[in-house]
Amino acid sequence: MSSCIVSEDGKTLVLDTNRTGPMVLHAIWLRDNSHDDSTRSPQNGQRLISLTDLPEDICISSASKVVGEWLEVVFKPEKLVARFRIGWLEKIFNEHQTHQSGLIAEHIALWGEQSELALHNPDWHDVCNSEESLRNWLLDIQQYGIGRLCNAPTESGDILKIAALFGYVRETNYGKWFEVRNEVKPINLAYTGMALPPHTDNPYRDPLPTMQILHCLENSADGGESIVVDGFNAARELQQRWPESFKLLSGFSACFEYAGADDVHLKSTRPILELSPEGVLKAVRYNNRSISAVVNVPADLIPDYYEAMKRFERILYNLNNFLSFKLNPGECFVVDNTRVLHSRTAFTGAGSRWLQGCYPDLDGMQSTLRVLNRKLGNPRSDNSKFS
Ligand code: NM2
Ligand code: OGA
Ligand code: ZN
Repeated sequence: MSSCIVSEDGKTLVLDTNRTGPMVLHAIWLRDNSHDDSTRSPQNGQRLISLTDLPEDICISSASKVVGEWLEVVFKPEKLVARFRIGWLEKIFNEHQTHQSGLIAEHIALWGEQSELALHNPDWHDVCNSEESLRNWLLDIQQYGIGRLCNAPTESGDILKIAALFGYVRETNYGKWFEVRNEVKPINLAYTGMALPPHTDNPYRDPLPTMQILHCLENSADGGESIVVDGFNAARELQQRWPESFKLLSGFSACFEYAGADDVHLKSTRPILELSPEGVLKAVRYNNRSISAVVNVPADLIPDYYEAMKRFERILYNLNNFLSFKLNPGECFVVDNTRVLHSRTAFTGAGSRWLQGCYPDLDGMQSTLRVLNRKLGNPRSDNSKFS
């Protein structure tokens, strides 16, 4: 039997559906989340009122479960009647519980030494013609921070068609997209044949580019293998093995800087391991080529901070944590640049290597994924709207 009991002062109600724990719902929260037409626009769902429009002494006058799994609440002194879908209240309650705990957000699946990574690797034609296939590909990016794609078109600039499958590209000083190949006068070490150790791109930019696509047009040189590593898994390992090092990398900002071209000087001061105020890992920034002099760490902690960076680097560079592959023309990979680090081995030889890259935004990808999940149904994701 489920129950719904309003407190004597009308400030809270306790709803127990026997599916979650008893849900304590506050009058102010319920009123603010009401979905009647005077509170939210029927056209677009946006809120029409401000908190200061509500009476100071807002209370629940009565509440009861009504047919079809709805909770009906009558407020006073306003006399507003609002209906809440009980499934939605349960979803919010569950999210509220899980958001209280842990370093790693719930939608994230860590990978590395302990756990195999089985990616979809769909064909270009599949993601263009099947929403299911596109959704599964985006789900890889959401859960693992990496997705792979094959048989994409290989004309210069076709990378923008790949990005357009799910979102919008951010233009930077490197252009709307950029050429990654061995150049005579490179403005960036990426434009050489050197090996690049695992890194996230552009930590010297604020805000950070949140995704990167690297698309292969030619790759007949020797070497030039791609390697990716889960920075969140590495951060968790650091926290478990050396909690004091984890505290230093998350508790102080590092400085990142790029001034490789005459007309550019970018700088950002942000932590290598960025946590939310609740302690959930939000972003990993690491790029040995662009960390500049550390100024935010108190002088007496500098040796410990360096030791922490070294420990983190060793975890990141540990070959057992990698996924590696060699991109062929028409293949690409997409990374969540706030989480997964990418790397390449050096390349030389008679052949040529030519990749193009660009920086789409993660929020647009996540929006597309939610819309697809809503259409196709996916109980694991946060696809439902506000109610
Ligand atoms: N490129 C490829 O963040 C970096 O400096 C890595 C970025 C030049 C746009 C390379
Ligand atoms: C880059 C980069 C890797 C590669 O362009 O940011 O890391 O495989 N390139 O060339
Ligand atoms: Zn890079």
